[in-house]
Amino acid sequence: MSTPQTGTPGSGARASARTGRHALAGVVAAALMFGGAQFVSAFLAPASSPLVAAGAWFIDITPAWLKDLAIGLFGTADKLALGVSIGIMALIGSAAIGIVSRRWLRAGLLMVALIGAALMAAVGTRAGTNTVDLLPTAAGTVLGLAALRWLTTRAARTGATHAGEVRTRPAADRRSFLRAAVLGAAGAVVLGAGSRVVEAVRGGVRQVREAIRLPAPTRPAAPLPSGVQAPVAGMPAYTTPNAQFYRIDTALVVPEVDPGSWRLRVHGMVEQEVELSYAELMESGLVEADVTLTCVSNAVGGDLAGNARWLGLPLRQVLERARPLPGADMVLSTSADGFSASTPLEVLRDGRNALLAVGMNGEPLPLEHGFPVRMVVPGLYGFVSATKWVVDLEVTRFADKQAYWTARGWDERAPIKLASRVDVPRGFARLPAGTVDIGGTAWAQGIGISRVEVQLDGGDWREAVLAAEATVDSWRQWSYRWEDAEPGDHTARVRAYDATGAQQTGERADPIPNGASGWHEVRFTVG
Ligand SMILES: Nc1nc2c(c(=O)[nH]1)N[C@H]1C(S)=C(S)[C@@H](COP(=O)(O)O)O[C@H]1N2
Ligand SMILES: [Mo]
Repeated sequence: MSTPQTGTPGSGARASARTGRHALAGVVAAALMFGGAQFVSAFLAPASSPLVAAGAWFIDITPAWLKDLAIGLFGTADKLALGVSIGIMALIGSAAIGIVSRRWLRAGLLMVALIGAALMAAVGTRAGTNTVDLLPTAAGTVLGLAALRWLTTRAARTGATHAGEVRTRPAADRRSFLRAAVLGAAGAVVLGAGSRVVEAVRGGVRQVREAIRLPAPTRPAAPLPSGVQAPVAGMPAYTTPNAQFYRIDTALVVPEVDPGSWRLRVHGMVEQEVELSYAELMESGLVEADVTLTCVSNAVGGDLAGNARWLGLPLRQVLERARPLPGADMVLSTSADGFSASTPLEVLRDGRNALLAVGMNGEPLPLEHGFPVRMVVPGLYGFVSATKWVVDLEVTRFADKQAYWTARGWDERAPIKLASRVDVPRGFARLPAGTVDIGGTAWAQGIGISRVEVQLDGGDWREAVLAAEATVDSWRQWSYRWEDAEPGDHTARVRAYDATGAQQTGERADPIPNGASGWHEVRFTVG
């Protein structure tokens, strides 16, 4: 009999304890593998991290419905949710490899090596990486292999009882394994924390950004008229502070693009290829514009919209230098991390404030919002226009090229839909009896808002008071004072009209494939 445990009382518990030790060996080996890789990657660019590459790969294969579900469920915490899911999968996977290695150590080692190779492929095929960026994954894999072998051998000793073998020190063997496992786990923590320290000391692009002084605009935006802010307590700020500006992108870690080596290449169906450096861009005469960005994934009443004062070079001027050829109808903009957006060529030339932006509310673009350079195009959802960390503009045709989200089921063109929402009161608020001040925001970028109406408890639509308009490209606040609100439960609904007189549709549509529609309503209680 080669498995003496069978049938012995208590052997089930012993066997599962041993399985647990092997699972732990797998988990600790994986922690060392990723901790080691993370540590080496801290000396290089974030894109060299296998964790980043794996997450990016996962995001890239995410179908449109799942992306929308994730944003719907987690909002801007969708990346955290992804990180937690990947963490759980890694935990289960590495425990399984540890268990497999108990009987078939070679198979376990082979699996780790294959995962290492797959991760290297994931890193190597990402936009903007080079051979050096494979180093962290290679080093981590070697560490992971050594750790798996070392820990598995020790775990095996705690249960190695073949026929005739005499186990002399089972307790000592268990202690020795546990010591090894704790040592390995501690090593992984030290490597992980060490990588943070290295990153902080290196400073990187964040420090470069701090030192940048933006040029004064050659065409400043008009000062905001007084009265853009509706006189209702609790309304969002008319100009969204950078730190509160919504962030949506496919980047698991913020790309670090050095302005010193940044180049924008304009090519494709053009008479003249153009290359632009950051210094040239900063000196080319920048204009300022107030523009409200909106995400296509924004639900009715949602907050994936923000208004900022942008500083940048009109894209029209960049295109004039390149001279697009007849037949071209699209500009495919691509970011340093491989995202792309398809923007109609005519939109970039029709005179609206479509910018190659370097500044946001008086500061260089925050890293999260596309530093050093991004696109801002009034009137189009972000996914077809607002490429952050932009490095490449290809003049092409819709018939020839597809952008990132178009390839995943979203539309190739997506003008922002006329929208309005109630900001105050918040849904399910309890308010004191008396006067109820209702306030909200409406937008119709490129056209402007001409009228907003409020419906209380399903009654008549009543005209709201519009706050001042800054520009047609930025949102407009509104308010409505309800003098005679009875105690009880109430509903407030809103709809807007654009400057052409078109009424916002009440027809409900999901964000996929070209933006949500429908009238927003909130419920609240008075008294
Ligand atoms: N490089 C890059 N740019 C991007 C995206 C992205 O995933 N990657 N997402 C776009 C989308 S969907 C939106 S809504 C806007 C959001 O810009 P913000 O994060 O500055 O608000 O960025 C756009 N630009
Ligand atoms: Mo978006």
